[in-house]
Parts: sequence; C-alpha cells; structure tokens
Amino acid sequence: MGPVYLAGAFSPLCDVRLYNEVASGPLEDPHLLGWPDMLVLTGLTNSFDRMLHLTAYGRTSNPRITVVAGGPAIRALPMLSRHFFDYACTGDIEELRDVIADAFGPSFAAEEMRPRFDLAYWIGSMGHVESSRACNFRCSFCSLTGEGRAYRSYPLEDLRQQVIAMGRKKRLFFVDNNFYGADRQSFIARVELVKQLRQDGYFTEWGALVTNDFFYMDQNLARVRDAGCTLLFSGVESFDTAWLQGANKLQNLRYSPVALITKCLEASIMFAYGLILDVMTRHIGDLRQELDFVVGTPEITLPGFLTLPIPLLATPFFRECLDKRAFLPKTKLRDMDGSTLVLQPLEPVDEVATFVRDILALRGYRWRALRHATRFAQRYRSTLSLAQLTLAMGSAGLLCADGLVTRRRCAASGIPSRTHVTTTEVLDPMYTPAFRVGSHHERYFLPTMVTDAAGDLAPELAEVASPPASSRSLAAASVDPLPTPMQARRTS
Ligand code: B12
Ligand code: SF4
Repeated sequence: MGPVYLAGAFSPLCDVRLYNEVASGPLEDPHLLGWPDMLVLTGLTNSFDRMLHLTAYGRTSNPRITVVAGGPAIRALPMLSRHFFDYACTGDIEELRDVIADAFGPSFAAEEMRPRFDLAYWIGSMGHVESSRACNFRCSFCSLTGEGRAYRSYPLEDLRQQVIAMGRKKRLFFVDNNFYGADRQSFIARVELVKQLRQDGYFTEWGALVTNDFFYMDQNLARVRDAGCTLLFSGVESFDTAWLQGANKLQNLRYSPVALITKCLEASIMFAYGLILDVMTRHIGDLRQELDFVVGTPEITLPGFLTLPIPLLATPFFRECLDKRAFLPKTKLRDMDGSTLVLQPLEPVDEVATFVRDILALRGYRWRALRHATRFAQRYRSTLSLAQLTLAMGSAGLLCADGLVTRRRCAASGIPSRTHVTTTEVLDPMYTPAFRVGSHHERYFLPTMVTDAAGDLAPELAEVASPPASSRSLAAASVDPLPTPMQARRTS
C-alpha cells in the first residue's frame, strides 16, 4: 500500500505513475524507468537490493532523475542508504512532501495527502486502508519493535476520507498491524465509523489484523461482527507456550490458541494466522508434531503461511542472534524472506533444509490438509459463509502451491533449484542487469551481505549493531493520534 499513500504526496500539478513489482513482476522497461524526474521506492526489508537495481536502472535511463527511498530497510540502514539514494527517508509517508518541496519547490507537494487508489491498477474488489500506525506491543522479532515508533491511530475524519478515496469495493481490509490498539475508546469509535461507512455502501464486508488481547473480551468479537467484519488475522506464531515466552509474545499466553480460534470462527468470523517454524531452537520432530496437531484439529483453520524466523535488521532478535553468533556465514539480506535458512539450526543444516523445502510445499501433509479442509467445512458450514469457507480451503491450496510453483518456475527458466540455505543459495536473475548500466553501478547489483565468510556482521552493516536512538526513546507504548492533514502541514 506504500505506493498508493506516497503518490498522494505530489500536488495535482504532477503526473504520477505507480508500479507494483509484487503484482506486475520486475520493472525493466528503460523507457518507463527514464520517464520520471523522481523515482520513489518502497518495499520490505529484503527488497533493499531490489531498490538498488531500480536506482541503477533509473539513473542509467535518465541521468537527471532524483531517487528517493523509504520503508523498513532504509530505517534500519540509514547510513548505508545515503550512499545510494538522493534522499534516504526514515520518516513516515508525509516526509515525501518535504522531499518534493526540497527537490522541485513547494508547489509540487500536495497541500493535503490523500491515498491515490485511482492509480493502484493492481487492486481488484478488495480495498486496503489503515486506521493506525505501528504497534503497542514489542515482540522481539518484529521490525516495528526495532523501529520503536509509538502506536498512533488516525483521526476519524482522516479514516473516513481514506475510505472515500478508495471508492466502492466489495471488501475492505485494514492493513494496520493492530487494528485493536491500546485505546479502547478509539477502537470503539473506529468500529462505529466502519459500520456507518458499510451502511453507506462503501463495502459489504471487512477484515483486519488484531493482536491476541482483542479476544480477551467477548464484546469485541460481537462488536466487529455487528459492524460487518468477516475476517480477522492474528499472529498465532506458535502453539508452543515456551517459544512464545522467549519471543516476548506474552499477549498470546492468556488463552489457548485453539479456544481462541474456535471462539472467533463460531462468531462467524474467519480466523487467519501464520506459524513460525523456529528451527533454531526447536527440533524438526517437535515442529512436525506441532504441524501434525494443526492438520489433525479441524476446529481451527490451517495457517495462511509458514515461515522460518526472520532476524529482521535492528530488532532485539537480530541483536540476540548476533550476540550468539547464530548467523550462517555469508548471509544475504535478500534471503531474509522466511523461506531461506539464515540462522544456525539446532539440527544439521542439510536435514533442516530438506525439512524446509518439504514443509513450504506442505509435502507429507497434503492429504491430511485436504482431509482437514473437508472436516473444517463440515463443522463450520452453518456458521461461515461460502466465501469464508473458500478462503479457509484456499489456505491449504496456497501452502501446497507456493513451493511447487517456485520449483516449476525455476526449472522452466533454467535457474538452479533452491538450496534454502543462504550460504549456498544461488542469486536470482534480478542480480544480472536487464540492460546495460554504467560500470560505476556495479555495487548496485551485488547482494548486500549481512555476515561475512566467518558469520560475523559484514562491515557494511555495522550501523545495525547497536539499537537506534529512536527505539530507546520511544520504547514505551503510548497512544498518540496521528496529526490531521492540517496539523501535518503546519509542522512541515
Ligand atoms: C500488506 C502487507 C503484506 C503484503 C504485501 C507485501 C509487500 N511486499 O508489499 C503480503 C501479504 C504479500 C505480505 C507478505 C509478507 N510480509 Co507483510 N505486511 C503487510 C502489512 C499488513 C501492510 C504494509 C503496508 O502496505 N502498509 C502501509 C504503508 C503505507 O506503510 P508502511 O509500508 O508500513 O510504511 C511506513 C514507513 O515504513 C514509511 N515508508 C515506507 N516507504 C516509504 C517511502 C518513503 C519515500 C517515505 C518517505 C516513507 C516510507 O511510511 C509508512 C508510515 O507512514 C504490514 C503490516 C503493517 N501494517 O505495516 C506487514 C509487514 C510489512 N509484513 C511483514 C512481513 C514479515 C512479511 C513477510 C516476510 C511474512 C512472511 N514471513 O512470509 C512476507 C514478505 C513477502 C514479500 N517478500 O513481500 C512485516 C515486516 C517486514 C519487513 N520489515 O521486512 C510487517 C511490518 C508485519 C509485522 N508487523 O511483522 N505483507
Ligand atoms: S503484535 Fe504483531 S505487529 Fe505488534 S510487535 Fe508483535 S509481531 Fe509486531
């Protein structure tokens, strides 16, 4: 959603185009890359290298281009980023207006920022908006904990304007990290507004991401269901309580996850979640037992994704891994994607890599997943709608398809099969320039290394060794509403 919001920083004087590589594949058209005066990049932490490729392409295609980058990777690596981008932004989306004003003059920056859903060609019948930023919890592995920003909810009027800018959609999904938050009054007011907007016909159903504490009070489920909510995503991460304790995910310890998921489903709200397979602290046998339990329990949904632990830069978990010298040698930033081993596992690397390859395609579990889906559908056919049941069944299908599709694509394009181990993983074709770029751009196509051949922090990443000042000063969770567009104008 970053591009949609960032596009709103430009005044109507500017011609803005969006390109989403997640939806449209690699951007390699030199004409398109040479078209803008300003190239604005955003992405998750492991897309840092991709931002470098696009910078090299942009500068080759248009030597006068100004390249601006922001997002989690830039926040974690502000000093390194300054070497590559004209503007390396560590602030929120609003910072782009200051950048535009600085580069072109104030009249090119928008007076008021409104998301440009009209440019988001990849969005179908599901609209996305956010009602809050950051999170009021501090799980050790989460990039938001590393960033240390305070949880803030949008003023109601701003939220209303976002939905109006989105236009009428079949479904609305809130991309907040935590739609619930720490301020119950704000939560209640936002749900009331959502209910009103639904009655006004902007969408027919909606979903959101919430933390476990949302389920502590039964009224919360009743309230959101009454407002038209049909899907909730919550980070279960693991059914192992000791693991949750170690990850500081204490909010997940109060209730059994099975009871909580069942309660949600029985309230006619589909429950989605992901599981972290921590091969660093747990045995393969132990993880298999957990998966056996999940596919053998038709009362709960299957996970929407399975992931290895990701020591995202600048998180407490990242530093813990550094201190324990737990990183594998030659760890690449691009491999911090949840499907590649970057940490020393408890059992031999080869065995764990085979486990990862199998599990990401649900090999050994497919029939049981299918049986689970059938029993799940039978159990919930009177409480969940057909769309919700299809979504639940789709989880199993997606899990199976992911590994299979990747393998087939690799085979079809002659890419060697994946090893799932960062030290030996072959770089994908993105690291070979799609067209000729100047030799001074050579570094832009080299992978950013997290560790060296000995498994120690790569010198380039020295800045992530100690906690950033922001995470120290903002460590306490607080509720501090986002500025209204008017206030934002005054402060900039
Ligand atoms: C939508 C989403 C997805 C989508 C799309 C991902 C994508 N590649 O675009 C899907 C479902 C595919 C997905 C998958 C994953 N996701 Co996800 N996802 C989100 C989600 C819900 C919303 C992100 C969003 O668009 N926010 C709205 C935009 C406007 O804000 P933002 O991106 O946070 O940016 C803020 C700042 O960084 C800054 N900013 C960003 N860019 C720029 C640029 C400029 C110029 C400026 C000035 C500022 C700026 O401004 C914003 C605040 O105002 C977030 C949770 C959240 N609410 O943030 C998680 C989140 C981003 N995902 C996360 C993770 C871990 C994953 C997975 C790795 C999960 C997994 N283990 O498989 C995968 C990775 C897949 C991949 N390779 O892309 C993590 C962090 C990732 C990270 N730091 O790298 C997050 C934060 C969730 C969490 N709390 O753990 N995800
Ligand atoms: S509850 Fe979710 S978003 Fe909040 S810190 Fe934990 S993992 Fe991050």
